[in-house]
Amino acid sequence: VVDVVALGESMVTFLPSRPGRLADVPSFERGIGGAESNVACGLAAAGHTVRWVSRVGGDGFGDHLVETIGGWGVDVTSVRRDPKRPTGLYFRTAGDRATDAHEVAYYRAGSAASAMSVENLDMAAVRAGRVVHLSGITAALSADCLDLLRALTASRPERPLVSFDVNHRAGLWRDAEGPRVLLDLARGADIVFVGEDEAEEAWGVTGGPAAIREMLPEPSVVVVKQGARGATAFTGVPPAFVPALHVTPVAAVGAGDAFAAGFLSATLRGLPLKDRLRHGHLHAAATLTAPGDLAPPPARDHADRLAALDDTAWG
Ligand code: KDG
Repeated sequence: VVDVVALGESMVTFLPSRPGRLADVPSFERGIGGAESNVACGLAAAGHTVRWVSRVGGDGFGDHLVETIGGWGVDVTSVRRDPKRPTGLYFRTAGDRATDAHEVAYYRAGSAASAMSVENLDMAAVRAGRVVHLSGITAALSADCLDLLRALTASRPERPLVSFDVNHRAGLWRDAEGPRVLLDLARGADIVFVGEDEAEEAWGVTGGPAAIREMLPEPSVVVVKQGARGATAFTGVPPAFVPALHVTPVAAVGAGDAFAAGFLSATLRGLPLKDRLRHGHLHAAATLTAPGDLAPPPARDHADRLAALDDTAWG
């Protein structure tokens, strides 16, 4: 049994060499992305045993993903290759510093991962985690991928704990069903991560964290990310709010995944709710101040010392 299994599509990403419109950027630097493998890498860096389960193409981009994610210390032995379908790719622009408005161009329709299904993945390897981490991105990839998520979020409590990041990507949904589907999946999960803005955009909730929790009464933990302000976590006990660290972001991409990794790491270690949020913010700050999806979080003992600073440091 590993601590966490993360299941989802990863892509080779192309980060712009300079700011500006996609139409004007002359060259890109290769990186890797994929919300769930980002979480896997962050958890492995924090000292947990983690497996990433997915499908990639038989191409060199697939090799690069498997080798890079494996290089973070994640078990990639259950990743399957599809010689007939390509590995997904995406390009992004640097985005506006103030608003983070940026362009994303996905080349992932018909990718190897979009064909993931209950039949063509090693489901025993998926179910062998204490926690299985999933995201709403997978639900948008194909009908088979949606069935896969439904299978994994069904039959509580005989299954591993399901961690679910809503990750509403409006551009990936081919129909108007996305928000409803994501709400149902989130209700079937045990630990849910959702952005306050995301919940408003997808579900029209405007009443802040408490109203979001009201929409999601079933999960034992709901974490509402409130951007640069902080995050609020709901469990059985009174909710906890912890302000985010003040950083000057280089790129917001991957920060939500890093937050989830830090929060889950502290959860696996049995730390109190406030400390789970602090570890989430520490991981997120490391990623916010790096250009790509991934940045090494502070080492565990270092993160513990930072998380233990008093409220004046965290104010
Ligand atoms: O959370 C970061 C992800 O958005 C990025 O890595 C790409 O997985 C991705 C997606 O589908 O948007």
